[in-house]
Amino acid sequence: ATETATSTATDTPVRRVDALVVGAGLAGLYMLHRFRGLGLSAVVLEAADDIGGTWYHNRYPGARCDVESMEYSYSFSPELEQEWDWTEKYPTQPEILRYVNHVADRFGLRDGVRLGTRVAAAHYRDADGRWTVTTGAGEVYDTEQLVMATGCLSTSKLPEIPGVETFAGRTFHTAHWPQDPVDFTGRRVAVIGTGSSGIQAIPLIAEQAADLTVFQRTANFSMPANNAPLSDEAQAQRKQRYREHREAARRSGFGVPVEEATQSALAVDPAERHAKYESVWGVNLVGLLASYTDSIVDPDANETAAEFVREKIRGIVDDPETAETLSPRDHPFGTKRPCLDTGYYATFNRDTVHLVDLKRTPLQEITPRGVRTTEQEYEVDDLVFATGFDAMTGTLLAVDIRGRGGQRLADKWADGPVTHLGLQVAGFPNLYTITGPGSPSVLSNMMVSIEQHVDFVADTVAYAHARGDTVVESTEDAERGWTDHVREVGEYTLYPRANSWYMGSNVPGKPRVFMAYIGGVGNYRAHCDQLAADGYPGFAFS
Ligand code: N01
Repeated sequence: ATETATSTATDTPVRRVDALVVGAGLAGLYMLHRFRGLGLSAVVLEAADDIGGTWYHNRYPGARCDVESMEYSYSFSPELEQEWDWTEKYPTQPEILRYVNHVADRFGLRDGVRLGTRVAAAHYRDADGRWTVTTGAGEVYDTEQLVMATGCLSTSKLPEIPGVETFAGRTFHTAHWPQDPVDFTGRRVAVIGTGSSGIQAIPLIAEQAADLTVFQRTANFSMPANNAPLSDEAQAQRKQRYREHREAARRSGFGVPVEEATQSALAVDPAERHAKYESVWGVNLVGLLASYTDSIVDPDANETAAEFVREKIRGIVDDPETAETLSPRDHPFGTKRPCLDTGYYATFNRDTVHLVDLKRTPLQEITPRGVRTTEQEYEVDDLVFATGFDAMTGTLLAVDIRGRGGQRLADKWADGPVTHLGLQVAGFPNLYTITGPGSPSVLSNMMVSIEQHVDFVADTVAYAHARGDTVVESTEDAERGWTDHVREVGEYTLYPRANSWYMGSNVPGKPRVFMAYIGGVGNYRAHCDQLAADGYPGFAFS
């Protein structure tokens, strides 16, 4: 089947497809592949000038995935798994982008992607159960299926302070880094933000800059990446048992196989606990949190892990006052996304690197010459914003999405996202949100979650078509039940105690709701599989 064009009364050509996918990142490309496999005509609309999604935009120095390359990769094709060689334990942004491009070529996906095409609106038509999708340039698509594969962290944000546009020097945001490398040699640089992006970029910027000032609002927990080249032997070994390893990742809590915890952190003596933490320190992102059953639900258990990290910080940073400022004390370990770093804390031992504690001296404004806090003005040549994203919902709500009866998604989600499985929204038939709010998504290895969602969508569409149906819609009941479940599980944990982007609290005015599902990717997958096996209770077909 191919895309067909007709015209409206105003002569705007309408491109009619079976399925429209928004976003040509890892999710959108695989969705295109699956839709084509079902024999559907499908098109991917991508706002950027090339494919890759997150890995196209986030090219800041040090940008690297903090899930291992051999886990952060597609599992749907055993041939692809075997033929692609990764070079490092943790892949750099350029390497992942090469991989995405390889996949697009290998599976012939490129001709299904329209680049430089931003979707502005998507309106459901009650009359015939299809969607009208309009792009920023006024192109019109008519589609049965609409899949938002727009990423969880794709709408960047700047600090809410006056004067950002007045700065006279160079300005960068980690999420919109220039295509060509930026040279900071000999320059006075400010970095605002110490999340994963800032923590990866700061050590490399510090190596070049004459002087670097880091503006920290919230100290973050970071662990050493211990990145290393991947040996041929290690890679060959993994490739031999890839199926088994993928299966373990799918059944795991975070999409990365780790040994299951069996006891409370408070049930073991401090020396044993310390030894356990040492054994997982610097091994991967999730080991410390997954060491004990209650690390993310019991404040005292959590504090043992938090203090272990603080002890590490004190051991690395020479100046005790700087070490203390870098030590998180206002949120439990893991309730804001922990980071992996290469030399982050040691960077603060350089004479040329200074730390400004914004909790003590808040940001006031950006001036033509630099950054002003309540204490002083810092004059710099370059300003780097590592200030994050309007996560999970920002990109979905930036599109004017309207469902049955013209209901706006923005109105429906005014008090926070409500979804069935993080995949569908009642009243918005045939609309799917890949790794949407209410799914494990950002609390997991995204590749595992992306593949599971894409497969679920493709299988559901195939099931509907086999019954002769074209419309699949989650019921209000199913949506309410799932949204309540997501909230209850979240409230059982310590996550809601942090001011994090998981909670929407980094965006002024955003409803304070824990937006991810912490029930574990294995349990979540089993639930979805069961629904499919039972004939999709909670979904209406017509
Ligand atoms: O963004 P962030 P990020 N004034 O929101 C600060 C993924 N990721 O781009 O914490 C002053 O984490 C803000 O302070 P606070 C990963 O999931 C993955 O770093 O809000 N400061 C914070 O320090 C990650 O979690 C990789 O108090 C302001 C920082 O800016 C997610 O992306 C690599 C401010 C923003 O940190 C986002 O990471 C990179 C203000 N007005 C990212 N506003 C991998 O390796 C914000 N800040 C896979």
